[in-house]
Amino acid sequence: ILKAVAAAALVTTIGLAAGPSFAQEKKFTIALIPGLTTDGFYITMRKGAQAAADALGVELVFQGAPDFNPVTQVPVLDAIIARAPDAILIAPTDTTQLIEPLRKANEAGIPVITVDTFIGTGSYQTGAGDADFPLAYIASDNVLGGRIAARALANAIGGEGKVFVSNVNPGISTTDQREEGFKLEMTENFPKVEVLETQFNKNDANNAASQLQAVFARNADLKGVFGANLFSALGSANGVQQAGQSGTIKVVAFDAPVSIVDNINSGLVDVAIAQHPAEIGYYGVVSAFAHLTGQSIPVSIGTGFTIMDKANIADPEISKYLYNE
Ligand code: T6T
Repeated sequence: ILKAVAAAALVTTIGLAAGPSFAQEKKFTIALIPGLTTDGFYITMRKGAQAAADALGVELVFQGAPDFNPVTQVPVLDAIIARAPDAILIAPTDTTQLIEPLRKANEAGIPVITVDTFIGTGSYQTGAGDADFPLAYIASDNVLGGRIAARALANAIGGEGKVFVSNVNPGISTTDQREEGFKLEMTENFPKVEVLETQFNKNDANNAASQLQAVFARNADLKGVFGANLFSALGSANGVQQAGQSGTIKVVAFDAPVSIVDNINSGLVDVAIAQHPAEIGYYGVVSAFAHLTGQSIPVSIGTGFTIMDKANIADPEISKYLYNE
């Protein structure tokens, strides 16, 4: 009997020593609701989130709408709330229209963290306003991203001439902030650049392509375009090519799908600003897990950018930031 007890104690000791110190009794379920499912940016975010979920022994549920639209996102959110996950990570598709739907989650006791985009002003846990209930916001610094885009485009066009922003829809925190940063940088540092009226493409690359051609038809001296997200950028680049202006009308792209590589190498796109969506997903899951296990978490986490151009795109340390498909 003594032998058996000793053996059992040994097993227990080894088990304790070898087991992960963060092992949980309960397996948490964390839901990630992207802006849309068919976008390399969110596909890459999911990969990062899954890596963290695997490391922490969490179940990750990834569910979203096929387009970037509050009308299709809210029913997905409602369905997720009905499943009562332990936490919700969401990229809200509108700063105001997602406030009430997300409040329902909060009132049901499900902690909410927003990733990529925010609701309200994005200042959470302040005790002010009607949209401060999310615990954290994890994202790129999109105003800075817009400023980086402006510098790149201003440099590409020699510091003067007409440009415009191809954007998605007003009311999306990320793309609104990119446009804001772009215009601030041009006004403050590139006074000879004229920023024409923004064209909104509803996240449809075909719209962005035809809008580019329409702006060019009205402005034969158009020098450049900033595509403020993946579809805006790819569509604008296609529009420049269809107008026979490749290399003449300069394109700065936000986001980095794999297809941007050919566009950079051919000279159609000058610069692509890659976000780090896998970081956003990873830290989203880690933050939710930390909260669920009684840790305090930062109310805001900023993730990085990688600037891609012809000179560096072949470097694996750069191209590893291209998005997954
Ligand atoms: O640019 C990303 C994301 O940051 C934005 O909120 C919406 O568009 C993308 O998903 C790219 O399509």
